[in-house]
Amino acid sequence: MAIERTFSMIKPDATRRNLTGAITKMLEDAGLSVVASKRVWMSRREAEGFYAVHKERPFFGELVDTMTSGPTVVQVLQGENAIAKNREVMGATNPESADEGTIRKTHALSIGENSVHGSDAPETAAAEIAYWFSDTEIVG
Ligand code: DAT
Ligand code: MG
Repeated sequence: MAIERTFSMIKPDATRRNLTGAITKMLEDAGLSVVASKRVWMSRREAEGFYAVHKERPFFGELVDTMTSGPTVVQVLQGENAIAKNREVMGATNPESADEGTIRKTHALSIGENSVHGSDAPETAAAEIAYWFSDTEIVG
């Protein structure tokens, strides 16, 4: 399996509870390396653009409210099979359904305040990395 990069975000519910380090440690312990990282308080326009794929969903307004409610930490993760591995460590979208030991089972508050985002495929990983980072900010 090739070395991949994926995009990860620590959401406002988690930064607010001072979980940036704890969540990053869970990612690193799974073999993922943080090759870019910055703290961003996104605007509504940025959140709407980032989550444009969900704009017709009933929870879209709530999603944008949540994502703009405080700072996030956006990251690029690198490692073997990074896209799938990150999704595995994150756990299911709804923390009630997430496996024991996952980030969402351990830390998430609800389906909307679920602590982390992670790209779901190579195409979305490339697009989401480019949405938040320039090439020179990524140091592998
Ligand atoms: P994931 O973040 O696991 O990729 P997704 O892409 O289906 O999940 O949804 C994006 C985010 O939207 C999710 O992390 C939280 C929010 N969301 C999804 N379903 C929701 C729902 N039924 N109610 C409220 N927020 C929801
Ligand atoms: Mg998704």
